Amino acid sequence: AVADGGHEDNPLFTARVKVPEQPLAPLLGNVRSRSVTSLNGQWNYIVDQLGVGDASPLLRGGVGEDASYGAGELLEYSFAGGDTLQVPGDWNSQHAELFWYRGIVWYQRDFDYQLDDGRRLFLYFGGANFAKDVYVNGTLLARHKGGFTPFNTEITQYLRPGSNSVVVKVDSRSAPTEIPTEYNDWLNYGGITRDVMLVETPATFLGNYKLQLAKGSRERLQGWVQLQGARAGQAVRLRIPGADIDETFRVDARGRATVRLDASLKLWSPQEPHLYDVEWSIEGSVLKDHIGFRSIETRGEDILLNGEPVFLRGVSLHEESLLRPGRAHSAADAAAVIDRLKALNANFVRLAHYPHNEHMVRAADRAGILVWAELPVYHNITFDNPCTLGSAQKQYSELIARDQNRAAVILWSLGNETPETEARDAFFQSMAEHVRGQDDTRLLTAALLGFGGMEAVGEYIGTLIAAEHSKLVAFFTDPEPVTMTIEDPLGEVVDVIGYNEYLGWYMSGMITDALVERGLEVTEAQVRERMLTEMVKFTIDTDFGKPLVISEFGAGAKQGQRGGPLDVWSEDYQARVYQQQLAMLENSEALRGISPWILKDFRAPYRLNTDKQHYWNRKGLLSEEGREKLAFKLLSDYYAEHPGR
Ligand code: GCB
Repeated sequence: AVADGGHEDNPLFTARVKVPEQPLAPLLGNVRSRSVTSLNGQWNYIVDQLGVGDASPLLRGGVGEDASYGAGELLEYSFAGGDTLQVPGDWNSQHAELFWYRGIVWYQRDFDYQLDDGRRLFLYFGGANFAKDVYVNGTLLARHKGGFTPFNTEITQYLRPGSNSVVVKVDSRSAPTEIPTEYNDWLNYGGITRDVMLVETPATFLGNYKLQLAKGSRERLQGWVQLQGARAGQAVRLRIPGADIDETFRVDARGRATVRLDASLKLWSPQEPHLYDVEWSIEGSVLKDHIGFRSIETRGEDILLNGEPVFLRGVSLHEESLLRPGRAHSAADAAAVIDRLKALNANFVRLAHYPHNEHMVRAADRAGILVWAELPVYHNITFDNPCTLGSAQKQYSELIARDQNRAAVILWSLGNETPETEARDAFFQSMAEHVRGQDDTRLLTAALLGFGGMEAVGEYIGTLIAAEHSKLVAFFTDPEPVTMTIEDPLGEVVDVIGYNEYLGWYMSGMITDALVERGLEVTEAQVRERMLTEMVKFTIDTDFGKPLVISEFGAGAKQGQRGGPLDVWSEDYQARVYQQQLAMLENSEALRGISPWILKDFRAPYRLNTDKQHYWNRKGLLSEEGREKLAFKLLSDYYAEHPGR
């Protein structure tokens, strides 16, 4: 109950908490290549601020039943007659009255479906934030938590001839024991934010599969295929015409076959993102995909793509549409991002801080953009709670089940800026085992706690960076080159060290305070000037002999605002920070990539300066409307001039 939050905590209501009729079905891989019927469109909705919809006696069996009562019968809810919401889409950006709303919204729509005997039907959600209860024709069939990963439930037995009703209770609130918690530097958009579809299959069908180059090899394919409803010994055929592969495998009693094949392949790379047509078939059905094959590994401080060192020229990104306000969810949204990444001369994107939609990852695969994918283990979560770990593991499994065949995805990030404790270390150890156990063909990373994220991590950071901090104070009283060494023990666990660093933004205020406390008469403007001019004397190093990716640096700027070299919030100041940061990072020998913070301004209730921010985080290279700030061109030119950088 602790993890649930909401009305489940109210003893008056607990008696009415329902249990789904069935467990969730295993995730259908490559869903869009199947026989699908979209349920996107206008859905009816009811805002349930008090969470009474499945609990109050006035509502009879509860809103999930979507009942209709006749003359003389009282029912205090109705979907008909109300307003509608577009699915997919967050509710915040659709109706002004829902902009700040956090809580429960019930969604409903009707659908007709004619299912022939012997066929099966699944209801698939690409993602909805955060907790969901799914009802079909009044029966609770699925419960799912986590706002950014897909799930599906079988509805074959619950389908009615003619009109059917699907109701989804979406609760956008998270909890201290959840992934993520409520305290994030981004707006927690609520709603059914990604595609919804009906997926029809035969009685026996291809559930999911993995096919990638075996770890450490560029000539051997390895993976598995999982049938649903199969008998032991059933044959599955794999065809990759472009690589002359045509093989048949036999599944075991669990419907699973291991795949191992020698192959001579044209490898996927950013220069040539070659995708093979891959076709799986069993008697009566075929499933097609486009899969790229590439190897990714580290050697010392190098990241090797297909055996060759690669430098990640990237940028970070929230799932904020470049085309309109609100969450991105479509192929057009993804295409707009790819267009901007190409304009930046980038080969890499950090999809922060949670799994983005599948369109984005597929578009990266086609465009040759390397991807850092991440789970919202953000700042300080309840590391010592086994349910929290369970939730993180489940979300990672769902992400891997969706994206395991995407060549573009090279990095699985375990989290962002987590304060160092024993409980955290144990949590990450388990996560690393979990993720590697399901996919050993990619690299693990995490954005380690740097000088940024100060307010967010609150009191923890004070003690954590005390050592580094005093080095910096010394630097300002007696400027000598400073090496900042990343010592976080999480560096042992991951393959690539991510590090967020805000020397050009947050650090000056902190250093000023520390200097003033020591009795020095300095102003923040003096420290800031010094910080920017002397930044090139800093070097970032790690204790681990592994590749280093600066997963964030940046500065806030309001698009259109110009100013002098110290005017924070001006485009000029932001551009100056980029210039100095890029020059400074040249010093760091282990540096193998950067993904500055961030491509576009994003909604953040954290940001309370109503004049400059107005609940936007302004560190974007593009404004909220997608207009370029000065730093965009600066970064684009830098990447063009430093292709190996
Ligand atoms: C960080 C966080 C990111 C914030 C950013 C900022 O270190 O990882 O989520 O949005 O700093 O702008 O402060």
